[in-house]
Amino acid sequence: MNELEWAEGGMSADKMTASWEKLDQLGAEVSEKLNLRKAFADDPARFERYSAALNDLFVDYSKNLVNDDVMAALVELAKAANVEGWRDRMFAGDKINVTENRAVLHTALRNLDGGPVEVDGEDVMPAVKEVLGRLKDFAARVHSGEWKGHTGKKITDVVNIGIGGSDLGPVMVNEALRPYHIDGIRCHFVSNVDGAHIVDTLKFLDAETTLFIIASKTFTTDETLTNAYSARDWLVGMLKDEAAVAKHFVAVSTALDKVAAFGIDTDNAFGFWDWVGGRYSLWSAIGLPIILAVGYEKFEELLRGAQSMDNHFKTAPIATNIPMILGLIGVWYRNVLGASSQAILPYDQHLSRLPAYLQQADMESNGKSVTRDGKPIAYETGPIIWGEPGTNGQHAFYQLIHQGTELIPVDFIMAANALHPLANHHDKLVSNCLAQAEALMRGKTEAEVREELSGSDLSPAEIDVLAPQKVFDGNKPSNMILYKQLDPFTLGRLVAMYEHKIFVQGIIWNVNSYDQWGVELGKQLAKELLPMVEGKEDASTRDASTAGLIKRLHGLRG
Ligand code: G6Q
Repeated sequence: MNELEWAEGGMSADKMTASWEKLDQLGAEVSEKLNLRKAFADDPARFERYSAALNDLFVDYSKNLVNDDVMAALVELAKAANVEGWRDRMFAGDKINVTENRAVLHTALRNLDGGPVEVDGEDVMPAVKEVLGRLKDFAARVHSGEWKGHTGKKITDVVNIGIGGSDLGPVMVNEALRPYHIDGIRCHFVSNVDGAHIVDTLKFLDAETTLFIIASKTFTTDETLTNAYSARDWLVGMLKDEAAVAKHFVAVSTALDKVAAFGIDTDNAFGFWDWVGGRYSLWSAIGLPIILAVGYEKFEELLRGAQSMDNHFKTAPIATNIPMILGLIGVWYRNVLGASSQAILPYDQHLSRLPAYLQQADMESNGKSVTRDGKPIAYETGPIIWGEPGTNGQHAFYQLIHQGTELIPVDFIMAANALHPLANHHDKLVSNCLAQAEALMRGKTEAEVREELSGSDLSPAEIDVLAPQKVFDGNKPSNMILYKQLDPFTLGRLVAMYEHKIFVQGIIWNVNSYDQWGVELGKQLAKELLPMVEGKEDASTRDASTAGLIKRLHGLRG
């Protein structure tokens, strides 16, 4: 392959163009003619046909604006983009992160029962397993109390200091697996450079029983290092001994030399590798706070769940492959039907941080406007990802999804079984989730509204005014993701499902989903502005707005 062919990865430009043309034509037909209420009435097999499963994990995609022609054309698009070829290259350790010249191998981190995975001719699996073994031993020592704080006390609180990919995954999983938390140890997360975050977190902690994890792939991230130094000052101030740092600080990083320079013994540091992207790193040593919260065995179940989704993604044909289907349907809405966002609505309180987690995973991966080989893109790429757990969202923003002017595809997520004893709550929760999906799909016609209002005390004139307000257009799409219960294995499957969905879309959009150059400019400017904010440098060289704001800030500080 020449360089361009390599960048395009065997993508067939002609077939891609033909697929897009076909999809555009179908888009026009569907927008005009497809009515979901009617589609269900006409086709009793619609639900069976438009669903996919991986054991108990079930995805109903029948409430989407699709038909057989659309699904077939989307499969053709995936073939034209050679999604399967790229997938195989990712799993094989090819350097598909072209702008950073790195392999993309978060899948190797959960390849517990698979064979070797080579990067630059070297099998990475022994190192992966060695670190897992060290994490397991370390967590066991903390849990048993064998690992003691400087004054000889057992650790009761863990504070993970990290940001972005070194924070959001562990935060999300820590919340998701709350029913599995081990008694006697609590995890806290500090990410923001806003001092309020660390001050508020440390306020109620006892330095003698607190362990800090400094989690940073690069160990250069300003927010994390600023928080880490403040945490160290707090600890040394409380315990009045520099030597206390050794028993209260551990690190997770790919840069062990920098860990040592900070003053953490590298015996207490856990490594990972440049082929693990920050937002794909919860499966690595970045998962240490998860292991401390729920124990190593549960973490391994999480990995095994992800591995089972990896195997499904690797082997299932496109038409029955869950991440492929979700990715393709997302492309259909984004590029053909014009949706600019995607809502993630878990009917599962423990998944309250999943939307925020997926916001990073998806938007940092596919929020790009040049192709892998640096050409400008003339089509839409990653959508805005947002959401909140149900039923809270119903009393907040669902109004706009039902009756606003935006097309917003929704992923509903729910467990058949709760992990708490309040069965009546869970039945109500599930009914609400099903009801929202049904309401979005079927809507309510003006005739139905008028029929309802006809029995009321309202005058015909009042009914004329009110009726249009109460109409729901319906035909609003959603996926329903249903599973037995939110255990570590299922959580692993869910997260890996979304990772691979993002991969599929990135390949079709021909972007590098594994870099994030768009975060750099702000960092660079913040460094330049700091001395001006501190009053050490003159700000008048900046644009009038920035200079004016700094002047006003100084004025307000007196
Ligand atoms: C994720 C990004 C980013 C990263 C943070 C923290 O994919 O790269 O969110 O995780 O900037 O970086 P460090 O782990 O290097 O501190």
